[in-house]
Amino acid sequence: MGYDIKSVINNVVVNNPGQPEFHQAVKEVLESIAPVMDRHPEFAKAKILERITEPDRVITFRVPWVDDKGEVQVNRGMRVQFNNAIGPYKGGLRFHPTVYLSIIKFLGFEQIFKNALTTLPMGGAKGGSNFDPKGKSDNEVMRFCQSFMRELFRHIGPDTDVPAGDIGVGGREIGFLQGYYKKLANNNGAVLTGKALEWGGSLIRPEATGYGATYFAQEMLMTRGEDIKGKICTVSGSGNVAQYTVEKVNLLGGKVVTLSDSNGTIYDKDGISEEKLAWVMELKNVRRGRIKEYADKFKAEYREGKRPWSVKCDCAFPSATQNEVEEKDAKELLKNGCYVVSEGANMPSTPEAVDLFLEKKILYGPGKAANAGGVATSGLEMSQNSMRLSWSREEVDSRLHEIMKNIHKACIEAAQEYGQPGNYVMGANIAGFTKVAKAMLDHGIV
Ligand code: NDP
Ligand code: 2IT
Repeated sequence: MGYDIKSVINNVVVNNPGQPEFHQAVKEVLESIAPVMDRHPEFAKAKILERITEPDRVITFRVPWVDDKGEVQVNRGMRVQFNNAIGPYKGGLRFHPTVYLSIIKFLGFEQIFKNALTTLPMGGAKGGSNFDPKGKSDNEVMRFCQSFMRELFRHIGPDTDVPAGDIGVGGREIGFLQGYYKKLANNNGAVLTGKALEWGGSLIRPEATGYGATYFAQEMLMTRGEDIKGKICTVSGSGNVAQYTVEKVNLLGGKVVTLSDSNGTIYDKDGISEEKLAWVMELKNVRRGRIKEYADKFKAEYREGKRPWSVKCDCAFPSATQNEVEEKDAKELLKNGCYVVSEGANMPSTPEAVDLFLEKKILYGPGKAANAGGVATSGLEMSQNSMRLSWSREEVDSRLHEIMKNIHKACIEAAQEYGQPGNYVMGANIAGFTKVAKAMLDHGIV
């Protein structure tokens, strides 16, 4: 009985061959909203699920550029504009050699519901390229970004689609992209977020995803009368999200003992202090070196080729990439007493790992809720741009904090309403989906 979710999922799988990450994201969302479909026959009648799983449009394009040796290189660029029911398309750009359509579609699909949770009017999109910024000179990165924008510019705009950063796209890349956009479009509109302060950026945007994931963990802990203070935390990755997670955990009195990159993990049982973090930021953001150097510099342990999940902790913050917490990692975390997982990354836990976290009833905050602080603060950057104003650090941080509390509350309430108290996966999916589905109904068949 009830709505036949399985056949919708099956059609998505059959109609999108070779896109396992996209299938994974669709299954996770659709399976948890089954009770919403049963309660809202009007969603089924309007074929909301069939429509929401098909992107509004997928744009792919050639990105040719010339490297420092004078050789021509060719990458593929893409932008998936998934759904704009509640606002202009919004979502990051990822530059990483593993990028292909399935990755951008899963990220774009997740972004729809994440953006709906932020309480701000933003639709879902994602883009990127299989370009690898590692080992490239600043000039090569600039030429790539210019070629990428040469095509992308015709598809974006402050009220149409507003990209931002993600893996491999930080302040440097956003600068090159904005510089070329304004030249091509003859328009200095706020078409990207994550801008530098001097030309329209927002205070706290760099910090926002990591700070937000930590606030979300704090909110989850508070449901049990606890907080981050004194907690041992493991963090994966060592990029934007990981760095500011460490900063906020430290500020709230916790202790972070790991960081990682695609080569390995460092384990510093004394904790990654503010001074050590400043060194990591210089290593990763300026020198663009490997995390192994940390172990040499601070006499910490280095685990080549390993992830942080075998290190004993109370709270884990996966902040690197998708499917970085597999079933065996989840088992290890649980065995060592971890009872809080707050996802800074997008879809970092495999379905088997998620099932284990739910079964053991730990405090598990899925990415679309826990890492929504980044895009929420992008939304705040857009508001400031529209007003031609800049808010103070305190103002933006307190709005971010309030938004994370509201997202937490929305998850708790939706999970409760549908008879799954404490299940943040159901809570996040149901709250995000319901908002978008209602907007789609209002707009008719488009
Ligand atoms: P960065 O590029 O700044 O950092 C990425 C980090 O993750 C690096 O340490 C990188 O190591 C590591 N990493 C990337 N890919 C892999 C891989 N395949 N295996 C192991 N390690 C890997 O990106 P961000 O910090 O911005 O993004 C991290 C995660 O957070 C992503 O999942 C992103 O989608 C998500 N996110 C980001 C937001 C933002 O505002 N930036 C907002 C919400 C979510 P290495 O240097 O070796 O590649
Ligand atoms: O995954 C994400 O939410 C981001 N990479 C941030 C997107 C944005 O538009 O700020």
